[in-house]
Amino acid sequence: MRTQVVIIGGGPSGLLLGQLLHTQGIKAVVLERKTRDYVLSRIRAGILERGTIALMHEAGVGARLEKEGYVHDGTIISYGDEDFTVNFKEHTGTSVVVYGQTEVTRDLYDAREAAGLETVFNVEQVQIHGADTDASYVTYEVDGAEQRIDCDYIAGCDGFHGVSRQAIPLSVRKEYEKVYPFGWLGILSETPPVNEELIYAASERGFALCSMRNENLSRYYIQCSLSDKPEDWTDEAFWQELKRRIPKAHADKLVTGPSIEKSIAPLRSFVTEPMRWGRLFLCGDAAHIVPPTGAKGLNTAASDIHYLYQGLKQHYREHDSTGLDAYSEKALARVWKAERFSWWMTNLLHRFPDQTAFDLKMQKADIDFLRSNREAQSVMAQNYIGLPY
Ligand code: RFL
Ligand code: PHB
Repeated sequence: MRTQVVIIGGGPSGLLLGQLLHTQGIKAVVLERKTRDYVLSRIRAGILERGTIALMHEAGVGARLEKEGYVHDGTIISYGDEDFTVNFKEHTGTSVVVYGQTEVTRDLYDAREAAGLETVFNVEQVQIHGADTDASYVTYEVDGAEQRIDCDYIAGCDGFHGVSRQAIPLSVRKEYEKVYPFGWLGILSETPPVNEELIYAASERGFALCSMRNENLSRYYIQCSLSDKPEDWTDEAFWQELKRRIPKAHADKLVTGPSIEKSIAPLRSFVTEPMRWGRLFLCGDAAHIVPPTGAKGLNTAASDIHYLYQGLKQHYREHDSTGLDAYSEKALARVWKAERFSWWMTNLLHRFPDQTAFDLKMQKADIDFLRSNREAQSVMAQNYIGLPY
């Protein structure tokens, strides 16, 4: 079989690229290691930047998002019992939208199926061949039978644990990593959100986040130890701990209920350079990871897809490869800024095991400065709503 672009990974990056290429008549096959239901069962991102939303529209999948997404004009930052709002709209003229990654992925799979585009699920042993030659191809197994697809380009959209990044020789690849000494324990519950806007809460007991999916579906996180297991935390223990970390006025209003999902995510900052090797282009979590503080993961994946899509469109339409040649540099310039913002927000709001009394004072001063300084709030707002592409 031959196609123009093989997309490895049927998560949000791969699916978004697939739909965008389809609008230009560029042929692509998506290879996904799991099933559609498995991909849809992963509860992850909740906040979409305007740029991500614009791409969804460009891909022809923006209708439900427009109707069902919740516009958020700002966010609350709290410290102990005190809180303040950073108003995105006031500082930037724009806002973000609450629309879960599950819904983004569902819309993209539905559109892919409706257009009759090819997705191969349950692929194993995916291997990239000849990415640095003019004859690249991908092999994989399904039901024990080996398959081969010859292609012009390969988009490595297979997440942090995928094979694409590993296909770039170590002599070419440089990786930058910071692992944080804690994780986030998250739950989903069919209860009304405690507040209209998100609450990012710093407290002496650690960080907490109050988020949501809709008016009767809440998403809450608390900073936890890396050795914790979700089963160590009963729902009751989770709610008690959350209440201790958010201002009393909010804790008193919190509606609790049984969790319908509970999981722990370790926090990591990671970037690999370059994001292109020959005919292979890395996108999204395959190339970089941010800690979820700041909601940049999915949105940064989307900006990679924007640059790659523009490059492929220019290549196939105008026989001009300058966009593809600039991909790695352009994508990385934006990636590093998202890394900086996520790292800054993580440092601002979490408790670190080795923090000294001085470190705590610095953290408090940083929060006080943000609280009292309009320019500091403007900087945060610009980063949160998403830097320009
Ligand atoms: P994904 O979603 O990991 O998808 C990769 C896909 O590739 C498949 N795969 C393979 N397929 C074929 N062959 C192989 N060898 C393969 N290996 C893997 C996988 O099965 C999977 O389907 O990466 P992608 O598409 O780049 O998307 C990235 C986002 O998922 C990620 O950045 C966000 O979820 C991060 N994130 C958030 N991002 C935001 O923008 N806003 C948020 O509010 C936000 N909150 C979060 C988050 C991530 C979290 N966790 C759990 C890490 C909250 C959390 C808790
Ligand atoms: C979420 O709703 O899952 C969410 C929101 C904001 C973040 C991280 C996760 O910063």
